[in-house]
Amino acid sequence: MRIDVLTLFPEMFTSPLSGSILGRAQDRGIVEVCLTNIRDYATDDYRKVDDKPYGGGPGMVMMPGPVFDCFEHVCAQSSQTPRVLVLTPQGRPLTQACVRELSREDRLVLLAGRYEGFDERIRQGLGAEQLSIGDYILSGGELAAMVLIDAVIRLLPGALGHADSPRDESFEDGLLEYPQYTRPEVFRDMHVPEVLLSGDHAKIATWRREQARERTRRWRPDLLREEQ
Ligand code: 9D3
Repeated sequence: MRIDVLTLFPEMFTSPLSGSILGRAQDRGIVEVCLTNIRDYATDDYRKVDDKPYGGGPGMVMMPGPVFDCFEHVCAQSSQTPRVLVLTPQGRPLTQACVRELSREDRLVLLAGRYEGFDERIRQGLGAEQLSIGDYILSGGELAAMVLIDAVIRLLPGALGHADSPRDESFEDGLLEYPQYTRPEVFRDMHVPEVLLSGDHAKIATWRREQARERTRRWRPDLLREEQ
């Protein structure tokens, strides 16, 4: 998979992308993440990429010119037609189902914004889908893009070691995780539940299922309601 990111802050991506799982996936050639600075496509001497909104109002708006030029330059670097995604607060909320679907693409182009938003013609002209990562306000689209990249890459075949391959975890089977314990058996007077020391694998599986269901009911009842 090739993922292009169009951003004004490419350096915000470098450290998270060099971490263990994402760095390894790139080293193994499973994914190639290409960062392009939109400001390199500004056309004036001040490298201006934003301007005042027509009709007035607060803040600045990202200009279409540099974004279109940047997009066209990046697209021309590969023959595959990409799926184009804009990270914006008014986008459809990212879910694991959406992440799974994106992980099956060969090529993604992500556009992360700054300022109050993009000139509307950017969304129209790029034929982009809009995605949000949740109902809270970030300072820009970069961290949202990074969240998407992380969630997608770990699903690519071979990205995780064999030991921690993606299993039926929280959100995949719609339940929260059961409680986990490791040594010591007693820590500050808190005991590991007896059943986990019993060696009875059927009993352990039943207990874990019950725990998962109970915690979901208590902490995330919204996950138990169907069709969400
Ligand atoms: C006052 C109007 N604001 C919209 C709610 C303006 C605004 C706030 C924050 C415009 C852009 C941003 C920056 N956020 C993103 O670019 C963003 C985002 C987010 O803030 N929350 C969740 N997902 C995303 S994806 C991109």
